Amino acid sequence: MEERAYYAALKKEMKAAARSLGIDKIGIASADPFITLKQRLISHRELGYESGFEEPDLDKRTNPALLFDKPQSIIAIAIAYPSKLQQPPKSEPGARRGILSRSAWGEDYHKVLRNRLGRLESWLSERVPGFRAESMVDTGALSDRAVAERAGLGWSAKNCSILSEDLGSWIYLGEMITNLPFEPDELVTDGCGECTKCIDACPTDALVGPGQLNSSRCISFITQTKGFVEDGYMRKIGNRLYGCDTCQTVCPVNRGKNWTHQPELQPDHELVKPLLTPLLTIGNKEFQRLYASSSSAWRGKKPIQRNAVIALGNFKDRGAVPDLIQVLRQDVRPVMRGTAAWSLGRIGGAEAEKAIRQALLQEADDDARRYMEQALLSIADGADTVPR
Ligand code: B12
Ligand code: SF4
Ligand code: SF4
Repeated sequence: MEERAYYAALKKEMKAAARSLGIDKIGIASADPFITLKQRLISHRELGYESGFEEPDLDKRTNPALLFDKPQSIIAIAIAYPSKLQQPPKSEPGARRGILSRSAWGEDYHKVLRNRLGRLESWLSERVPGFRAESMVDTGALSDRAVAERAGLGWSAKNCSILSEDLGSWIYLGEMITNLPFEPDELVTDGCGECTKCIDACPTDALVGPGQLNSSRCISFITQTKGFVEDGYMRKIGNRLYGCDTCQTVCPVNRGKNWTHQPELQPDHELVKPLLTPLLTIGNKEFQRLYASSSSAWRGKKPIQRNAVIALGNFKDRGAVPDLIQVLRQDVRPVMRGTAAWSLGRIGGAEAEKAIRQALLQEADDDARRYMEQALLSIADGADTVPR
């Protein structure tokens, strides 16, 4: 068989085998340099919109030939994940709960996608002598979204996600650079049209334009940081412990889409909507036991614990005061003490005020002191104004 016809037939066979390999969608992108993406990434950096989690080398990000010897194509894959909890536990006074974003439900998606890419590599090795590939998910140099867009898995939507008409944006992305000369698939036409629901709903105006994100304003990013958070952002975090899904939940294309067929990605309700107070004092071992398999654990327990403190403040639940006072008095991390003061300031009351005053007498960390002083002011004012 002529080479072109051989690879056309193999591509067809591979797409037909996708489901049996546990893959929801496969598309092919050319391995040419991503020239317009490079310009975009340069201006993104100049505007200060990067998160710092991206691969810093923009040549590597945009030129597959720097990552792989004589690349011929990139196989892009998408795996669909659930968006709904069936009968989740209730968040109630005295037993408030936080929430992990859907991208952290079930087993860490890096592991799941690497498994699927591994299956696909084996499938191709069995059929093509001399097959070579380099697979990556999230932490690789390439832009997973740019590859997926070029491979026709979906369009690059106004909320920045790759959005597929049939799967929505509840999809993880991964890819494999190969030496196989597959014909590239076609781009999908943009389906956002006149809609701006995601931009309008973003709580922090992080979507500064269609498909343009200022990461430092994005709650998903902020929940993954380890330091002090500004007052305005703490209020917007609500009860999010990790990530943010708002610009996807409001999207009409996602309406009614909930993917329950990938066994590893199904959520454990107690983990993804956990009680907040036990998180405040959770030990390293227990955190590892519960969360090591979730993608939310990659920054350790500190951001999640800090976010749990913030969430308790946002619930303004008096029942949480003794637990927050314990953090204020006993936690060795200034960020936790200062944030606990913020939450106590938000809840208010004589007990909270007395505890902050006492803590301030002992506090040596300047930032924590500042948060404590502002919390006292906010209690005195009866209004909640805290550090900016
Ligand atoms: C850094 C990072 C973040 C940062 C920054 C996100 C961002 N939008 O830049 C933070 C921490 C905020 C983040 C948050 C989230 N992330 Co993230 N993140 C990444 C990472 C590692 C790099 C992204 C990046 O380089 N961004 C820079 C921008 C400029 O480039 P890009 O988005 O890659 O490429 C697009 C733009 O360049 C655009 N573009 C190019 N030229 C032009 C020109 C014009 C005019 C316009 C308008 C656009 C445009 O088109 C490209 C393709 O869509 C990728 C994994 C990877 N290796 O790619 C995951 C990834 C993008 N994240 C993912 C997910 C799931 C999320 C969250 C939904 C998680 C959550 N629930 O909290 C949120 C969504 C936030 C959002 N609205 O984007 C998925 C996205 C899956 C999908 N369906 O699109 C990825 C692909 C991980 C994966 N392998 O599945 N993330
Ligand atoms: S993830 Fe949340 S904060 Fe970030 S752009 Fe989307 S809605 Fe805005
Ligand atoms: S909410 Fe509207 S504009 Fe935003 S991604 Fe969905 S369809 Fe596009």
